[in-house]
Amino acid sequence: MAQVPRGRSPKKLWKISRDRQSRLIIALDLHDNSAGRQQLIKRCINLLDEVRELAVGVKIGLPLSLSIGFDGVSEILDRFKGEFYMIADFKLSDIPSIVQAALEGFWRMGFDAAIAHLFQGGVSEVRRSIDLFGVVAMSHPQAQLIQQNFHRLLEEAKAASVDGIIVGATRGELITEARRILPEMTILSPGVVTQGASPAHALRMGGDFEIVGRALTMAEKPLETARMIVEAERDVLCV
Ligand code: NUP
Repeated sequence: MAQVPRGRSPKKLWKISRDRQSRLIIALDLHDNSAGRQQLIKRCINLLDEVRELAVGVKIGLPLSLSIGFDGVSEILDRFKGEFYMIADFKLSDIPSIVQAALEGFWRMGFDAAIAHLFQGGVSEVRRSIDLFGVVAMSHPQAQLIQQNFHRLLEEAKAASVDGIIVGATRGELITEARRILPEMTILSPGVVTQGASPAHALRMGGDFEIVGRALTMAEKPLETARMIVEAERDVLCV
């Protein structure tokens, strides 16, 4: 894998990435708790145990949190926060004091980072207890309003000095444009496999990390799928 300059931030994310030679972040969107909450927590733990050598980060959002509760999420964080870069994806879009309070709560739980929207403004006023990623281009085709304001959202990301941005892997040309405008920015790209982007495509277009949910959470053999994705990433980054 190509050498990444040491100073890049977020430091913990890049350090784990260098150690594991991977750019894979798993979206832990398990939510079928018909077998019970404890059983679902166990499935999460087994999945993370399985991909621990390959994934760099874990992204947790509403589907899992509503199914196992914040206590359940804390249990997973306590167990894995030393191994993965933990991201809270609740796409915060509120007044600055509430975003700040949410970040403090996530920090207390053990998260390393959170994802926020930028269109509501005021993000630069938020005192940050953890890293913050701003959404500038979503992966689904209906995200027209966001896409029409792509350049303004990039400006907002820069003005707010976020630690990274989200640009959908299905929006390759926007990843390239974001990289051109913000050369040092860490770019996370969701939408890989299930939403149509092929593994490593986002990296080829200039992105840094790929977020993968259902292709791993619903895989019969998640380890094999994770290996296939990480190998595709390594192929791209070696050249
Ligand atoms: O633009 C976005 N697209 C997207 O899919 C921003 C996101 N944060 N996500 C998240 O990435 C989404 O909430 C889900 O957790 C994950 C993609 O999951 P999958 O399509 O790989 O299952």
